[in-house]
Amino acid sequence: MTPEHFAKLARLGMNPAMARDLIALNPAADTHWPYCRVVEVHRETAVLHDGERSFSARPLPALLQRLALAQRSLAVGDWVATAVPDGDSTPWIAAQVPPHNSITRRDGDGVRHTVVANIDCLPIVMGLDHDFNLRRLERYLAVAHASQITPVVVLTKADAPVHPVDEALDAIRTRVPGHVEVIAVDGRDASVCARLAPWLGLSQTAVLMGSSGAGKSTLTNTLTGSATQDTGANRADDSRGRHTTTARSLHLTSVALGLGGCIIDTPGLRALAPDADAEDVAASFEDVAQLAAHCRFRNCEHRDEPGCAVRAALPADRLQNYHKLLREAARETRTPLQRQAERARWTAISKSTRAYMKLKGRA
Ligand SMILES: Nc1nc2c(ncn2[C@@H]2O[C@H](COP(=O)(O)OP(=O)(O)O)[C@@H](O)[C@H]2O)c(=O)[nH]1
Ligand SMILES: [Mg+2]
Ligand SMILES: [Zn+2]
Repeated sequence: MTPEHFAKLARLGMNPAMARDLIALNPAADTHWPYCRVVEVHRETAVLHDGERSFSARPLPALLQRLALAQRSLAVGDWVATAVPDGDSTPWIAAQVPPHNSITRRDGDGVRHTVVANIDCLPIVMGLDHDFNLRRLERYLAVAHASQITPVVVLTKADAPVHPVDEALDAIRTRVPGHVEVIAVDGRDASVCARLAPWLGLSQTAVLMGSSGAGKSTLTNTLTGSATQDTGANRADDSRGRHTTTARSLHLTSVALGLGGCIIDTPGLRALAPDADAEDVAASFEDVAQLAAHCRFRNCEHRDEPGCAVRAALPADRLQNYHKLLREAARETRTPLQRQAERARWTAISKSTRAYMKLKGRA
């Protein structure tokens, strides 16, 4: 990969570790610039971006088979290699780089779906209006923790707050670990770019999550310096009734505005079951783990045991939410053994894919 090519792909969120994986996947294809990032996923096609332009492409059948076997699918944020089969003029998606991380959700049947892949930062977007909800915030923090993604809390509508900003910040501080940054903004104002710049430089990718109406699309438009995404504001005066953000999509933030990273806008997931193991949920409640050392009983569940240090010190609502999220995580349908087998199978497939592509590249 030439420095010029890397620079072009860095605009799409490429970092050195991912570049190594891409090259391993397809070492001989530098000149064809076949590396792309998935910016939208549709039923049978995906929209890809190669650093210069975006275009629609279909996955090759062999890739679909590999993905099905691994119980995976293409997701927004995936890196892929394209190929132009003999006698064809359009590129196809030939291979997916095994994602470095992903956010998944579980549907009603407990089946996992990848929501987005290769993410550095999760801005949790919450309005300082009726949207303000500390339990939902804790839920998203568990999701970030499970995927090893840096969370940042973005409180929108600070220009017209229903909850005074200071009170909201204080309330959050009683519930959220100190290392999580919290900012209050007017999502429509360009000053939001400077506030979010630490997470949206070149090679960085952030995914906006939060309920519908929280201001995610508004933020996306401000950060990209365009009006690509439909927001509640322009929907209201559109007589044809333009629809809300219905799918996830990846956008390039504005270099002119001091940014350069990628941002993924998402629709509000009505019930995002935190796809986190019980350990992940527990680990995202650091204060519980620390206080538990002082409980009278080693195996204290922090319910009604005497001498429970957690119950004595934690806000009751936070402890209730902790128990609730743990219960949901325990409703995992697959056994640990099944999960382990799935992971092993996926690792084997991605290894053989790499080996195969390497061979092909040398031939
Ligand atoms: N006053 C104010 N309005 C906002 C702000 N952020 C979003 N809005 C408005 O809130 C509504 C919903 O925003 P939208 O971006 O569509 O929310 P989404 O569903 O999360 O994408 C729109 O009418 C926006 O104009 C903000 O920071 N301040
Ligand atoms: Mg939206
Ligand atoms: Zn206890």
